[in-house]
Amino acid sequence: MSMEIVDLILKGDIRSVSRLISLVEDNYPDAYSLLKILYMHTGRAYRIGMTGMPGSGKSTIIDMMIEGFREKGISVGVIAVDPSSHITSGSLLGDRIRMQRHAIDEGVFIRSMSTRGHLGGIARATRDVVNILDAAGKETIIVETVGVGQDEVDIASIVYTTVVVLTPDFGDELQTLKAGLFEIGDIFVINKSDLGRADELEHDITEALEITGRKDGWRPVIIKASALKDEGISEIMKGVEMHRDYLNEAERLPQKKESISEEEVKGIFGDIVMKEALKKVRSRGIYSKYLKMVSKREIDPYTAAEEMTKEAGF
Ligand SMILES: Nc1nc2c(ncn2[C@@H]2O[C@H](COP(=O)(O)OP(=O)(O)O)[C@@H](O)[C@H]2O)c(=O)[nH]1
Ligand SMILES: [Mg+2]
Repeated sequence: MSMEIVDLILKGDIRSVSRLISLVEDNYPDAYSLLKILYMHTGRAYRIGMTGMPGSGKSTIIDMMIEGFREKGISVGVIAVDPSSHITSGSLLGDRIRMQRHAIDEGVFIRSMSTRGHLGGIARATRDVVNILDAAGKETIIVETVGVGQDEVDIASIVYTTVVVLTPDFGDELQTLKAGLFEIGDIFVINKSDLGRADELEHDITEALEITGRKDGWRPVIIKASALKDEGISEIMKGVEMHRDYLNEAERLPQKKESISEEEVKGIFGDIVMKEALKKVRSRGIYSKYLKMVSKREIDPYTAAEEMTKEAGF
């Protein structure tokens, strides 16, 4: 592993980008010395998140959006994050076949990312890959994540504009959707409108948004679309542009960038502190002592953790 790869990535060399992403995925320790240098060349790309249930049509929408960006001469990097981490899973395979048509375009980079046991979790791996694509000069970066479920990435702390994709067939389940989705969505896409009942869902989303409310003053846009029929895609692109313009007013984008940086630092700092703290309590036998006590129900885990912290002198 040499610094040569850094130069190649900065020149936009796709093979080097791919190689480093693989190293990041595999937790290759030296990858971090490269990420440190690359980071100084990031912050230029516009970052969009696309989140929603599996099968809601995120990849299909992204595929159409890529076309829209390319028509404007804007380069695009796409990362599809799959928490299930089966690289051969149906959805990812589908993505590959579908987006294959962009494969020969130098201005497009598409990568499905498995996240098997990445240190610092999926969020960190996703941030690292976004930064690699940013350093490689991709002007727009789209991150596809699953928005409902246990292992979801907090996408809003990674991107500037968050698009939430819903479908009418999940309309009845809207109540059970995490309220969080309504807080993070800047744009709501009702995809598969061709299946009907889109108006009902639009009504439900409007209502949910009114209840949730927005502190930042942005009024989320709701767009009815059918990615399959190429309907509503230009409206989604326009919605992203409007949100971008909104962020560009009154120093909102720098604020957003600052909070993204804070999450980055907090995550890495937290990992280091945790590792150091564990090392300390383990080396002094404090850790095993409390573990035994907890498993015998001599003490509860809350008190144990507090006592351990005190005993180790934090
Ligand atoms: N009827 C209909 N099907 C769609 C539409 N958009 C996507 N699909 C289909 O829904 C399935 C899942 O789409 P995909 O983009 O892989 O969803 P993802 O898991 O959210 O990325 C595929 O079979 C698509 O062809 C749409 O607007 N209408
Ligand atoms: Mg997909």
